[in-house]
Amino acid sequence: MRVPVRKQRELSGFTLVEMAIVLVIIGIILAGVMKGRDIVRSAQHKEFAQSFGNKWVTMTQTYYDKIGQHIIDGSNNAGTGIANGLIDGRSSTTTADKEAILLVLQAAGVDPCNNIKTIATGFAATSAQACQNTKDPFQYIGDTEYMGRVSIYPAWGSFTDSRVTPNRQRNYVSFVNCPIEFAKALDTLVDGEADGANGFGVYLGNSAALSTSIQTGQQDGAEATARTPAAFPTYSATVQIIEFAVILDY
Ligand SMILES: [Ca+2]
Ligand SMILES: [Ca+2]
Repeated sequence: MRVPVRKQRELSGFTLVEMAIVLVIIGIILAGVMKGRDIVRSAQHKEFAQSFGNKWVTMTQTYYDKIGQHIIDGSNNAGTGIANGLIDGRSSTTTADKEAILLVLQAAGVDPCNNIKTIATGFAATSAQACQNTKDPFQYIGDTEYMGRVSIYPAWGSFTDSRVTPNRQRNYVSFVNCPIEFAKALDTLVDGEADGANGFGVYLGNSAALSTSIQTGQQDGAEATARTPAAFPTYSATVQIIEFAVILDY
């Protein structure tokens, strides 16, 4: 007995052409989702560079412009050594550190509370003028693809630059706990090259593992430790966050 044509179609399910069309549509949707994620990530990296990283670089430079000395260089500038043109080394890790840095910046008319738009809270200054709503301009909370949330904070120091002969001593502001992609965005903003090894933006060191307390910036009070800028490392299980420095003087 002959099966009617309509019945044949129902029995055969999807044709090869129909399957191909479905696969193409799924591919287009997936490509769109991936592209969307790339755009969101890229926007997050740029947001860090523009709203936090570069703001701290600019505030550090403005302080020098107004005072004639670097912040964290000598006790008058929230440093722990002498004001000799070399930053003494300090990280914004404790309330006391933040307060000391905040006080001298505010006295110079450079207020991080006004300059940094931040979502991090919990910084309650006592001796210095507290930022409104106890927001913490020293902390940037960033969402990363592989690590989840990270907290990036600024540190200051000086290092002996082995890239030039004779070796020169540089002052820098650095960003500790910084995911490599965030550092690349800031490097691109400050010198146009996301390489880590050249220009004003340089890579100084990495963490051994995400869970360790990693870099704390240059040791308090230390000046011009020899450090060698290098090309950015690639992400691995042990290298995920780095210290990225922006050189303040040439
Ligand atoms: Ca000094
Ligand atoms: Ca660079």
